Amino acid sequence: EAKIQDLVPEPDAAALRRSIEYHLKYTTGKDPSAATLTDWRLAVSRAVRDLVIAPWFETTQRVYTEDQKRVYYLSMEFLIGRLLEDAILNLGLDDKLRSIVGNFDVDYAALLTDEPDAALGNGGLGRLAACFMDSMSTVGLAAYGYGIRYNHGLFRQSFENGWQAEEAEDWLRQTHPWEFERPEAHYPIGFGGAVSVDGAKATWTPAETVLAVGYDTPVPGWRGRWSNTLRLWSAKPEREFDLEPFNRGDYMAAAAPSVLAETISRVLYPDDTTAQGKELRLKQEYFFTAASLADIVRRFLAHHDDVAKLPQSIAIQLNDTHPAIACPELVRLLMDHHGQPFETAFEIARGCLHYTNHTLMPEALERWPTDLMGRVLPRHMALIERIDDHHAKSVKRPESVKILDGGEVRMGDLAFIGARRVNGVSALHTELMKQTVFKDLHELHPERVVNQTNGVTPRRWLYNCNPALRSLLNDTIGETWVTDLDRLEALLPLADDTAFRARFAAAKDTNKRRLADHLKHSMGITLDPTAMFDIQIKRIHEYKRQLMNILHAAALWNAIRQNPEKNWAPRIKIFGGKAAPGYVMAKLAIKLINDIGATINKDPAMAGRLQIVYPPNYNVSMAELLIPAADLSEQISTAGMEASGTGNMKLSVNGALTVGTLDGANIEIGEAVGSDNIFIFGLTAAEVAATRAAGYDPASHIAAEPRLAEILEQIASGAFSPDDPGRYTDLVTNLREHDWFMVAADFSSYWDIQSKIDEAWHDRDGWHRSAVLNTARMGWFSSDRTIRGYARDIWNAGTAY
Ligand code: 26V
Repeated sequence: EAKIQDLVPEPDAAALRRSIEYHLKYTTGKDPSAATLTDWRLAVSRAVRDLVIAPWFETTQRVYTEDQKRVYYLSMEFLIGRLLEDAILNLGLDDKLRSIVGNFDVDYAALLTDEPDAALGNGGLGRLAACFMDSMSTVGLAAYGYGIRYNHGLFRQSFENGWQAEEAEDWLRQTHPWEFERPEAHYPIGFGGAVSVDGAKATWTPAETVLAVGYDTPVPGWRGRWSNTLRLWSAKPEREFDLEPFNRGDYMAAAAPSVLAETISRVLYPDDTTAQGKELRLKQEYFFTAASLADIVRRFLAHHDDVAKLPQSIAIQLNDTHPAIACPELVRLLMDHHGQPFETAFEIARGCLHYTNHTLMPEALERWPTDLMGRVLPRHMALIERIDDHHAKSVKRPESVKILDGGEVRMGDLAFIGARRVNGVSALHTELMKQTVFKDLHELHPERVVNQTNGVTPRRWLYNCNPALRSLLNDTIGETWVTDLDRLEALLPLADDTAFRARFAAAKDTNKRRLADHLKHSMGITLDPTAMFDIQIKRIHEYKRQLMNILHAAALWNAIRQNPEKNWAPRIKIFGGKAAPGYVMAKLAIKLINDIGATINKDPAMAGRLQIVYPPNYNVSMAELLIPAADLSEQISTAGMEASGTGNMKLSVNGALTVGTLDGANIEIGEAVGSDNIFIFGLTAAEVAATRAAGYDPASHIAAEPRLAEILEQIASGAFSPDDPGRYTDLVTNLREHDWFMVAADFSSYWDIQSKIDEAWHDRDGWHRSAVLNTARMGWFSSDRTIRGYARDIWNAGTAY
C-alpha cells in the first residue's frame, strides 16, 4: 500500500524554481524585475502549498473510503503564527529553497519573516489548539479544526511612554496564500426570532440570518505524510447589498446588511480574563459552533443514514466552554431536523461531545444571562432548561448541580452535563477540578473527568525555532526524535560528557546572539550574550505574577548598589506579553516594569550586572526567537491558578532551567527533569488555600522581609515614577492590604531561590549539565503524546503513525 508521503513529489530544485517563477508571473501577475519581497513570498508560498495538495487529497480520500472515525476540534482560537517556514521545514525543503531564493537575489530570511503572524488567539488555549493541529496530522489522525476567520486577530501592542497602547491587527490586508475559500460550504446561521410549538414539534423562525462561509487551510504533518484541514468560518450577509435604498440614494443603508453580518467575524475578543456577557461574543460562539455542526452532520449523512450511529463515527472536542452551545445545538438538529425524541437526541449528542476545561478562575467561567440567551437563541434556551430538568431528575440532590443559576446559564455545567468525557490539562488541574468547580458533578459522574496533560509540538518549538540545537541533536542521536520525542533520552549519558556539554552550550550561545542581534536592530539596545537570559513570556495577569518578578528586580537593584562587588550573576530579565485592553491592573504592571526597567537600565552601577528588557508586541514569532535563547524560565504563578502552562514546556525542552511554583504542569516537569535540575519555591496549592481560609495577612510577611518592605516604600513614594509619584499608590496599598495572589507570602522564598540560582550560574558545568538533562527528559511533553492520549482515552480513534 502506498504511503501518503510517497505522493509528495520529490521536489527537484529545477521544478521548484520553475514553480516559483510560474506563480510569480501567473498567480501574482508580476515580472521578477518589478516584484516586491511580498510578491516573492506569495510565489514561494504557493509553490510550497502545491506540494501539500496531493497528500491532502489522499488523506481526505483515505479517511472517506476507510470510513475512519473523525475527530472535530472546535476552538474559538487558533494561535498559529507564521505558516511558510513551518511548511518548508516539515517538507524538508529548507536547503533547496534557501539556495533557489538566494539565486533570485532575494533575502531568504527576510522573505520568511515578511509573513504576518496569524494571531487568531489570545494565549495558551489558542496556541494549544495550533499544537494539536500539528500533532493530529503528524500522528495520522483524521481530524478537522473548526474556528473563526477573524479579520483582525489579537491587537498589536506598542509602548507609549511605558504604557501599553493597542492598535488593530490586520493580517488579511495582504493576500493570505494558505487558504482556499469554499463558497459552496456555506450555512445560514439564525439569531433571535421566535419558536412555535405544534405538539412535539418545535419550529424556530430566526429574526436574522447570516451566512457562514468556510475557508480551508491544509495542515501538513511531518514530511507531509498526512494532511488534515483547518476550516475557519467567515460571516457574510445573505444578500450583499440592498438595491432599494441604493436606488433611493441611501448608499449607507444599501451596504448595511453586509456591515452587520460581517461584524460577527470581524475581531477576536482580546480579553482572556473576564467573561463579560457580551452579546456579540455569544453570537460569535453560536455562529462558528452551528456552522461546524451543520458541516459535521452533512458530512456524516453523505455516507450514513442513521443519526443514532453518530457517536461511533465522530468525536467532537470542545476547547473550553466557548463552543458549549454545541450541546443544545446538536440536540436541536437531531430533534427538529431529524425527528429524534428529546432523550434519544440528548444521548446521541452526549455520545459525541467532550469538553476540555482550561481555567478554574471564577471570573473567567462563562455565564450568560438567561434573558440574553433567550433573546439571541430562543430555541436553545428552551432546550437548556429541558436538559437541566432532565439531568436533575436523574440525580440525587439536584439543587447542587443546576445549569441555570441566579438568572444565568453556567456554561461549564452545561458542557459537563452534555459531554461524555471532561478533561483537565495537567494532573494538578484535573484534581482541583474534581475538588472545586466540578465537585458535585464529579461525585455524580465519577467516570467522566479524566486528565490529559498538555504538550507542545516539537516541530515548531524545537526543530524549527532552534536550528542550532536541532543540528546538534541530529548529529548526535539522529532525527527520529522529531516524531518520537522520548528519544531525547539518548542524550542522558552525554550530560556528563564535557565535549557534548560544550557543544550544547555553544548552541545556546548562538541563540542568545541571534536574539541580541534582533533586539539591536528592532529596539537599538545592546545585550551581553554571556549574561543570564532570565525570561518571563506570557499574557500579563495578576496570577502569573510578573509583579513579583519585577519586584525581585528592584530588590536586586537595591542589593547590588549596596554591595556592587559581590559576585552577582549578570542577569538580563526579559519580559514579553500583552494585557487585555480593559485590565487596569495588568496595564499598570506593564508600566511598572517599564518604569523600574528605565531606572535600572540608566544606572551605570548596573552595567554588566542587571538589565531589564521588554520588547513590545510579544507573539508566536517573537516566542520562536526568545525561547531558544533562554537560560532561566520564570513560571511563578500563585499555586493552584495556572491550569497547566505550555510555555514552561517549550522553554525547558530548549534547555532553559525553570524557576517555578508547584503549579500546573510545573509539577510534572519537575518530576521529569528531577529536583536537582529545576528551582521550585513557594506555597503549594493546598497551602495557598489554607492560608486564605485562615485569613491571609500580607502585612506580616512584608514586615518580616525588609527587602520587600523597602521596595514597596520606594514604589509608593514615587522613586520609579518621579513624574507622577502617586502612580502606584493603589497598587502598593492593594499588595499591603489584600494581595490575593500572595506575592508577599512567596517573596522571601522567591528571593532565596533566586540567590541559589545565582550560585548555580557560577558553576558553568553544573548549569549546562542541568540544561542538557532538561532537554533529555522533556520528551513526554510532546503534544504527540497528548494527542495519542486523547485518541485512546477520549475519542476512541485510531492513528496511522
Ligand atoms: C478565556 C476567556 C474568558 C471568556 C472571554 C474570552 C476568553 C478567551 C480566552 C480565554 C482563555 C483562558 C483560558 C486559557 O487560556 N487557559 C490556558 O490554557 C492553557 C492551555 O490548556 C494552559 O496551559 C494555561 O495554563 C491556561 O491558563
